[in-house]
Amino acid sequence: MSTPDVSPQLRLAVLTLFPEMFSAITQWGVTGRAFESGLCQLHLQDPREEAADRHGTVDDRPYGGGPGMVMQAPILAAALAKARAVAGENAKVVAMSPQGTPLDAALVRSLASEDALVLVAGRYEGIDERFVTRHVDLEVSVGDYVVSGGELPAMMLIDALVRWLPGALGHEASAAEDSFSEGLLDCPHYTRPETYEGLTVPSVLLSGHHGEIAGWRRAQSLRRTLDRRPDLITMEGLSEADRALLDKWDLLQK
Ligand code: 9D3
Repeated sequence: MSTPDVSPQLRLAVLTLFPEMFSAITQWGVTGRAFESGLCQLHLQDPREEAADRHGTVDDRPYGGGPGMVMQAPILAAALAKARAVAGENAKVVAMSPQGTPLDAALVRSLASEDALVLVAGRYEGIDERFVTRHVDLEVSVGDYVVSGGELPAMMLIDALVRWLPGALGHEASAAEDSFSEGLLDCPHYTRPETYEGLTVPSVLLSGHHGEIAGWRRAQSLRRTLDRRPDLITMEGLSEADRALLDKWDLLQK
């Protein structure tokens, strides 16, 4: 639509055999606006362009045998050189991989502070380990389940990164206030109608007492996190103020 009106805060490039998948983030919502406004720049580099034969071959059979195919190191290296020329020669290289460090809020924040990143989205059984050894700074996983390639994981990472760029969310929201940046799950939310299938809205939310509402919301966040994500917080780790809030809203012993 319009041209960039600011220099990008983050230059991203992705090595992918399926560049068209990335319209999911370039065309919609918060991420779409960030790319449209030039807050963030995205370059898609298809390793198929580096294929030496007329069939566009980028993979070959694994040494030692076994199922599937492996993406070839020289092909990926040539694609990376082109991506670096656009994103920046000093860009950090992040490979999306089931063997990577699990993505969390701290890793997102640290990567969002980089000037430039090249993400590598693999397909097939994986990528030649020598490409990883020579060119990859960090391997990142989106969790302990299998998906069909690195593209959706790369898009999840990019979406999470863009939310940390100043101006991406607009003045009504900040990434720092979001669930997880504080290490707590979000509180429950309600809107009209006031009664739905016999269920009413907690009366504190209708009271207009903003201090009370903030306290109730924090107590709800604490209770939900204790119940659902004991890996994030424990009762022993809570401050006296947070314990008092739980007690006040009758959420202490469950
Ligand atoms: C047979 C062993 N599999 C490895 C766990 C093979 C395999 C499965 C899926 C090889 C590549 C893939 C494609 N997945 C990704 O590229 C990927 C991924 C994932 O599957 N889960 C969580 N995070 C990620 S990041 C990239």
